[in-house]
Amino acid sequence: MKLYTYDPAPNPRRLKLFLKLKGIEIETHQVDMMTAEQLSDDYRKINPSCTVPALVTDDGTVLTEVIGMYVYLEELYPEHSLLGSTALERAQTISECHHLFSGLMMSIASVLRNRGKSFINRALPGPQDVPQIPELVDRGILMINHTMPRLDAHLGTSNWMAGNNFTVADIDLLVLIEFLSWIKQSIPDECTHLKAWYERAAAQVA
Ligand SMILES: N[C@@H](CCC(=O)N[C@@H](CS)C(=O)NCC(=O)O)C(=O)O
Repeated sequence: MKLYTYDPAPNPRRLKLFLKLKGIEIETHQVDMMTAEQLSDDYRKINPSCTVPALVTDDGTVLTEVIGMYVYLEELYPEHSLLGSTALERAQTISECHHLFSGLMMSIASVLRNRGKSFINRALPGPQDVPQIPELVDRGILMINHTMPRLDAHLGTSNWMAGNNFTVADIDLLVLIEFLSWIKQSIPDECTHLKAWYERAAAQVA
């Protein structure tokens, strides 16, 4: 197996924390996003979507979605389960990850990528150039503001995002809370349950 990744970026960080907690070591190549290596001809041959991380399995299959890598690696390395231990827990964990990705991750990325010069014509990741739409910045902030109280209420009734144990849904939310700082946002003061969860979750990955 070989992992192509770029440690500082949020989606690679999701996988990095998973590998760390599972104690899995994989041969790794850092794709330097600072020099746009993800768009290079060599990397396109590995992942035509030009995103990181990408995991090349021993039979040459390329996985490009972190959620798929979680499932694959959990199957190969079942010890220290991070996806839940029953069918229902696994379903809840994957559902929360999907919710976080399609809601919070997309909203934060939308704010980041639709403002500022660094992402001119790069409003979406991928091989194609996509122009910025400044209106999406305000919509992204609005969606983040809707999501925080919902997460706070959820974590007021449960220690962890899915089921009774720390899972990849907690990893994903932890990374997203860190990602918020990229757009100069943080957990609102009134979200006390979310803040308490953050302390618990950060201690798990320390
Ligand atoms: N669906 C992918 C998303 C991967 C993704 O968007 N990665 C970002 C880094 S966090 C990327 O490769 N961006 C490339 C770019 O901005 O050109 C996953 O689950 O990993």
